[in-house]
Amino acid sequence: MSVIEIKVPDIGDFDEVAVIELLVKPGDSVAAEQSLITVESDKASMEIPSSHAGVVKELKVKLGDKVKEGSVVLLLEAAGADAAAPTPAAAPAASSKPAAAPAPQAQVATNAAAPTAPASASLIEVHVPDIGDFKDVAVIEVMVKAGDSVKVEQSLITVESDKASMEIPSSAAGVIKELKVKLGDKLNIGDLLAILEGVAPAAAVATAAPASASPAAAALVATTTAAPVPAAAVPAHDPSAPQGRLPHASPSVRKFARELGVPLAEVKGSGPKGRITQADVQGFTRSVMAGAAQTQAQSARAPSGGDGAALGLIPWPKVDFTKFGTVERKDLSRIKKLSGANLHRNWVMVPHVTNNDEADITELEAFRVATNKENEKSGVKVTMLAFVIKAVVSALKKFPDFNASLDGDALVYKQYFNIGFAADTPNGLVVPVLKDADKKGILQISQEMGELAKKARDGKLGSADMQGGCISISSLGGIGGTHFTPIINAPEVAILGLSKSQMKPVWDGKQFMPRLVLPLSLSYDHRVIDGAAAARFNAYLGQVLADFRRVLL
Ligand code: CAO
Repeated sequence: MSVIEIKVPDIGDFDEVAVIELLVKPGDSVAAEQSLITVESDKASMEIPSSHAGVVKELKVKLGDKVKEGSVVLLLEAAGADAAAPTPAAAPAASSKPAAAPAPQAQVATNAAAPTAPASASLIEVHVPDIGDFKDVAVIEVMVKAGDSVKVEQSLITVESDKASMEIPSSAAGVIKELKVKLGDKLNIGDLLAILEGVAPAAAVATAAPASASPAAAALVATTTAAPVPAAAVPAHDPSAPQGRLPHASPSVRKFARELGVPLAEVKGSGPKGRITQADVQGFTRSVMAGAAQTQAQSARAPSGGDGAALGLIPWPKVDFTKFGTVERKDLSRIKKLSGANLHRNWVMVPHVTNNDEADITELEAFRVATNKENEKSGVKVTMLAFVIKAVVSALKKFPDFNASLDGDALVYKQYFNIGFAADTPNGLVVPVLKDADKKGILQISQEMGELAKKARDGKLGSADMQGGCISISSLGGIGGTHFTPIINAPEVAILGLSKSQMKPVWDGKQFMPRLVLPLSLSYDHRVIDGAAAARFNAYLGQVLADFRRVLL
């Protein structure tokens, strides 16, 4: 086992480049050609590979250090034949020689030979310049389109190998007549990028970078001197670049993000100058998986069900409605977008079952009407909903599972009784929460409900007004319907739907009697509540509403 120095190979014309990423640490086993560090100049970022396989003994550079050709990156304990030739003992200088370096691991955009040849008097062809020893580099960003005016040296596309990324500049000024590449294309030196219409450069020469300027084993190619028309490459990931450009990250980190499907533009970089590290990508992935964050694509999908891909469904139908008649397009209100996303999540994630029942409210309705008469002057109107809220509190006390929330594998039982009620507003559905309903009488509940409903319609509900609910009630009784399936307002585990009460003939054992019947639709989370418990809860509600004295029991 011998210790060898791994040095920075020939990095072309670059004097000093900054170390921006350490990819290994002492004790790590590395393979020959495995990237050790990432360095960055103002022209490109590149990874410096190991010339040997072995175990990292000591790192000789740290973040921010400036290195150049010959700088020692680390000491490596190399094993076996692999180490024989270049060990300091056997060939002292060999380890620092570019010739000993493996095939190029990084590259820089060449200034040089952006081969530019006039295609006609006014048409100019822009080709891929010398990009070093790399072959088939992928186009990962197209920054211009046909019709755009471009200046000399303006970046046209970004290409990426597995080790480096770079922007390819235009070798001439003009208007893009035709783009010859698209995302995903694989490019090589000399490939035609675009045809420009406009001012031909002073001396457009289709010259490839001289091979001599690009040593066979050199890690970088930079052939500025050979370029009659300098077409300088710019950093692929300039942190000061305007928004919408590629994020600041090394090629390996971007490759890693692509493999995970992470949208790098949404990841916050913790590295120098906001550079995105592998740990940042992992952190982003963890928070999305834990549900603590959403990608922009997920948020955009949420309200409408999106393209269905997240559920493995076929795409949402795209219809050109104008083919069938005149249409008007209106954006969803803010409330609709928010409530839609919540309803969708709850519908998809909570296994709902709805239990339908009826309550005989004949006597209660008579009492309600009498109460309203007595309190005419108070300005407080009592509706059936206030009685139902009180009855629900009583049912929650009797069936505590309905006043619980799922928290992982546990149930959190609430000792308070806050009842949410769905309120229809011009902008959409909101659910204000009436707090401590167990401590309030029917008149106070009616008054507070009226105030909350007004606040809701005026768009003045604060977030505190809508938090802390135990169970919700959705009353469509003032409108109509017989029964419906209300959607649970998670993390609550049940919701009670009220439909329009109607006079019905009810058999009393001897005869049919006209009774006022209120339909009750109880949706429950079947993970927490069994069907029998739901039937008992609903039946109990019916009994309480039929004889309100039961609330006192
Ligand atoms: N059966 C028959 N009539 C009923 C009734 C019922 N179950 N519930 C209420 N009514 C009557 C009331 O007595 C009142 O009659 P009068 O005008 O003759 O006095 C009328 O319907 C209107 O009541 P209201 O709506 O003003 O009062 P409320 O307390 O019943 O409801 C509120 C308040 C805010 C819940 C309600 O206005 C509302 O917004 N409901 C819609 C809720 C909703 O959209 N749910 C769906 C959510 S899921 O998409």
